[in-house]
Order: sequence, then structure tokens, then C-alpha cells
Amino acid sequence: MQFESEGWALLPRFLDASGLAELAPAVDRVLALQRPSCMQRPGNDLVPLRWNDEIVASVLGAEHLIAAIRDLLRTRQLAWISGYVSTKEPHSPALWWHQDWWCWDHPVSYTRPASQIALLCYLGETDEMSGALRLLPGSHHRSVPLHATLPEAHGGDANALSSAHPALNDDPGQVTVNVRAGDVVIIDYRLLHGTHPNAKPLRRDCILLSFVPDWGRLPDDIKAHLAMHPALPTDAERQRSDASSYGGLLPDYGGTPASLAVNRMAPAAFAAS
Ligand SMILES: O=C(O)CCC(=O)C(=O)O
Repeated sequence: MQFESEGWALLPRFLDASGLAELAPAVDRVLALQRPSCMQRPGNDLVPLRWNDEIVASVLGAEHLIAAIRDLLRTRQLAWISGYVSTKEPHSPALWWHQDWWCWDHPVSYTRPASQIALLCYLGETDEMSGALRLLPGSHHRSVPLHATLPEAHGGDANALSSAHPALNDDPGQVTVNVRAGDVVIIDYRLLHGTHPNAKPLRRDCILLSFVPDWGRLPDDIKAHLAMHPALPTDAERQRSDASSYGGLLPDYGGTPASLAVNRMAPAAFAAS
């Protein structure tokens, strides 16, 4: 299966013209309202979305997409965890090579199945000149030389990288995922990825939702941590709202939510088995 061995897959044409026409103004509204500065980094701004945001509701309500993800991952217990609008400003630099997994001290990090995945839905066409995603197939399962050179994915050191640093440049093993508007890319959270610079005068927009492919398979301590994610409805919100309309996509955790020690640094050398 390409997704398991390479750590990524393309689901073409998830959104048609009418879907794009609905989501694009919703993204404009989100960007006009909120910009937490902690989620701005060179070459990428992330605006968090909660469960009741219209964008999240629209993607989670897209039954054909959810069915395609379940087929791709061969799972029935898909659980949604978080959502963001991910943009690249006009004339913005590359987003550095990084991976999004947050718990490298945990043994589950070194098993083959993905514990968390990102869905990236692009609202416009992208290529090497307009901020396309680039990724290193297989880097979710074994280290590559780049791992040893990277700063912590969301840490302050990454903000200070020189433009010559390998984290900001092409890598010989990379695949550039040129997409059309409405295409979706799915990546394993451990996969090394980043973006090309956006040399164009237009903002490049993407909706990023994260999921656990198989909630039942996750170790309890990881579930206890993820169940506290601020994007998810609180117990009170679940009780007084129509959160049930998400068709079983909200994680159900019966234990006591508890934080785990976060480690976002992949080891310089590792292999999943
Ligand atoms: O916006 C993109 O294309 C990628 C964003 C990304 O890599 C991230 O937020 O981790």
C-alpha cells in the first residue's frame, strides 16, 4: 500500500467548483478574524479551527472524502482531532522541512501504522513557484540524513535558520506534490515535509485537519492526551450541542484525560518495525 510504505497519498478532486466557492470565503472570514501570533512562522501561518467552525463541519460532513480516507487507511475507527487554515503569504519563503508528530519518546512512534495523519486540502493550484508541498517518501519509517540537521519542528530555533540551511532547500529525495484546486493530500504525521517558497503575488490557502486513523488501536496514554485537544468539544459542549452530527468522527475517550510529555524531535537515527 503506497500510503503505508511512502507515508503519503493524493486524493484528487475532493472539492469541485461549488465546494471551493463555499470554502474560499469561509477561509477569508477566518483569516480576517483571528491570527494567534504563536502560530505564525516564516513561510507559513496557521490559524486553529475548533470542531464547530463551518470549515471543519463542511469537511467532516463530506461523506465521500471520509469514505475515501477510511478506504485508504483501511480503518473504520477514524477520529478527528484538530483543524487549521494553513496559508502562505504572497512572496513568502519556503516552510522548513519538519514533521508533525509530537511524541517521539513513545514506542508507538516506531511502529509501522500511522498514529496520526494530516489531511491537506488545497484551495488553489500549487507548483514549485506557488508554495507546493514537498515531502520525503519513507521518512516516516526510517531516518534520512536531513533528520540530523533539523531543529525542533515548532520551536524558536527554526525561526532563525539561514536561507542556506538544508531545512529550507530542495532535498535530492523529495517529491513535489503539485496539486489542482480541490485536491487533498494525506500524510503520516511523522513524514518529513515542507513547502516551496511562494513566489506568486497571491496568498496560497490550505485547510489542514488531523485525524487518528484507528482510535481503538492507539495506546491509552496517547488517547488520554489527544482527548484534551482544544479543538475538540468539551463535555459540556458535547452535551448541549449537535456534536453527534459528526457521524462518529469525534474521539470517544472513557478514561481520565491526561497530558503526556511532548517530544517533537525525531531521533537522528531510527527505523520503524
Ligand atoms: O500548508 C502546507 O502546505 C503545509 C503546512 C504544514 O506542513 C504544517 O502545517 O505542518
